[in-house]
Amino acid sequence: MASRFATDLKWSDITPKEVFLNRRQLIAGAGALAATGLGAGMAEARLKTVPGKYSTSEKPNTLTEITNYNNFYEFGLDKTDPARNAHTLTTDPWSIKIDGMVDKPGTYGLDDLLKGVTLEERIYRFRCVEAWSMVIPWDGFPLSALLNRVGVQSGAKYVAFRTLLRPSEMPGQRSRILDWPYREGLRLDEAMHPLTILATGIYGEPMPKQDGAPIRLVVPWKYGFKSIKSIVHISLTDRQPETTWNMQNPREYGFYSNVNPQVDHPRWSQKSERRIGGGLFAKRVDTLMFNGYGDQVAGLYKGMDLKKHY
Ligand SMILES: Nc1nc2c(c(=O)[nH]1)N[C@H]1C(S)=C(S)[C@@H](COP(=O)(O)O)O[C@H]1N2
Ligand SMILES: [Mo]
Repeated sequence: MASRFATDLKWSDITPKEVFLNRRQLIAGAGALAATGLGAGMAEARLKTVPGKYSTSEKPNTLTEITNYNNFYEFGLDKTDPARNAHTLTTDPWSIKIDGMVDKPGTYGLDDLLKGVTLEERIYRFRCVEAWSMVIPWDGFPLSALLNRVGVQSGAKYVAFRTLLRPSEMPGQRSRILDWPYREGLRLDEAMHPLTILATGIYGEPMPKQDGAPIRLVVPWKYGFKSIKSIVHISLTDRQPETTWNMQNPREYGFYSNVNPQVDHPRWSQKSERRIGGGLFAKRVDTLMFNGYGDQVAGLYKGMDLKKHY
């Protein structure tokens, strides 16, 4: 990948918890809610956010860190480009086309998709293939809830995702650094796993545009590039879908891309990672198999050679 290990930032010293609690109090106030200008569905969904049982107790990164050190090549290659450029993206109205091997295909508006959905807080470790990591408090809901609602047909084996293609608002798409639109995919059992979520917010706020507004995938045991942003298309299929980084460089980026300290990237070690935050110095920590989610997900890969299926 181009521009891996990019620029350093000036980190904020705000305690994430304090900010978090303040925001929550704000959200509880009716006036604040009206002031957000969110659609009714979104506001209602936010009020219903409940703590999830799958969260790590590790200290989350600050919102400043999470929104100023990003990979979103539609808005540029540098870590600070998305924060600078993503504000031009129109995210309302937004809809997702769901098709392929489903009982109820269609184009679903975001409000419709979120109707009756209970958003959970999921504080997940997030590990980029470039060997940096964060802890991010997502708000979202299991992808399985959506898939169950549209009815997955019996022959379906994979789920394919696509990001919005809109070069007028996504300057990165005007150059051919990747084969646009950005594409990702999961095996159906991975997609149905309770840890796999569609996230619509961070720290109780609507998803920042640089993080994949208004809705993105989060698969915490896989390298970050599997967690595709700003999704407009979900398709159920019986064939392993094409995925962007695998198409770009199949030797370096596999379809599975489970976090695995035993399988190095051809150009760097995956044994440890740089945890973003904590002042100017990011500390190095050991990388955990399946990013620490092995108890929950190792069973999905029983009998598979993970060196071969990297
Ligand atoms: N559409 C799209 N999704 C994407 C990317 C991208 O460039 N385009 N980058 C991926 C990579 S490499 C990572 S590490 C994460 C970064 O998510 P974050 O910026 O919210 O931390 O988004 C992933 N999803
Ligand atoms: Mo990444």
